[in-house]
Amino acid sequence: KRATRYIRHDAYHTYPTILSYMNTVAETATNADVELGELGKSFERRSMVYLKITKRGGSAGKKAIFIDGGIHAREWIAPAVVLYIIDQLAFNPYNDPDVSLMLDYFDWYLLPVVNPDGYQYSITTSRLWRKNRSTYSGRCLCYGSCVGVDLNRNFAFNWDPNLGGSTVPCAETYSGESAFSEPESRNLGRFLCEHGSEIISYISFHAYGQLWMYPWGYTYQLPHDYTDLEEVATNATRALRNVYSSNYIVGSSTNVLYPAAGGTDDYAKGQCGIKYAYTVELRDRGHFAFILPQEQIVPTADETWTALKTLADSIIRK
Ligand code: ING
Ligand code: ZN
Repeated sequence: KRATRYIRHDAYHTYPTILSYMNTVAETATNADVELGELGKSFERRSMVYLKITKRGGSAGKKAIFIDGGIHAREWIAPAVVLYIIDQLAFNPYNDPDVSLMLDYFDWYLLPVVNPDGYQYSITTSRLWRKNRSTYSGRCLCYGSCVGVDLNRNFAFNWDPNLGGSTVPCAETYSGESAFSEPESRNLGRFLCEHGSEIISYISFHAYGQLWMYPWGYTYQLPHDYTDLEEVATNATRALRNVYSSNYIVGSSTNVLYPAAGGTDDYAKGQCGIKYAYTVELRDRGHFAFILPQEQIVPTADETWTALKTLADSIIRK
């Protein structure tokens, strides 16, 4: 069985390279059926591309797990981890028997970069850029940072710029003119609710802080089924810790980080009915912060993939 890799996992990649990798995976996957799809276009008209990976020849129509990364431009480890997961499912390069189980249990949607415009901008121009790159007439552009909306404040479930976001366009956490004012959040939001009854778990990768968080972000109250979310996340982070001793904290985002309305996981759960919705802050705990060295990509991806396998297994057992 081939273990050839089309991209290195010990380096960060540009968006064009990620797109060509995804095309290649769709054409050459050896371990699963892979379908390339487009959620829509970003503000600067880049294609928002995802892969659907299903068991080879096996009929689809199972429950699905949806995974994304790169909603915040500078959090480069997130797209890198999603690409590593794609590789495991599509090629199973280590002949890991768990991989076939994962494809027996679930169909998988993988969207490596929710915010391709911001991601490219953080590569070419401004390494610590967070938002997308939208501009609208009427918005003051007197400072460079007045471009863009924080996409993780722009989703239409209890949207409130005064709750962890901002009404000020130049702010890092600008919530946008209105809920779903941005094409990137609209495209992802539409897909999640269209597939809401199929998707059992939504996982959004961010950096940094090593936190495995569940809703809500818009209130201190907990979801009625939070013990289920807590149990699955606790199992996942325990398995993660057993790989390289990385410690993760589990809890609702408001309680372990800060309140913020308009996030993707609140929307996935509250609006689309996706039960196991999580926001995961990957490595590290602040030493390298957003500038995580390339040497840490594979170890981070490795431990995170172990966590996801345990998460999938825990959901099946409930
Ligand atoms: N953190 C997330 C943010 O959007 C978050 C965490 C999400 C907090 C949702 C509360 C609610 O601020 C990073 N690193 O972006
Ligand atoms: Zn983030």
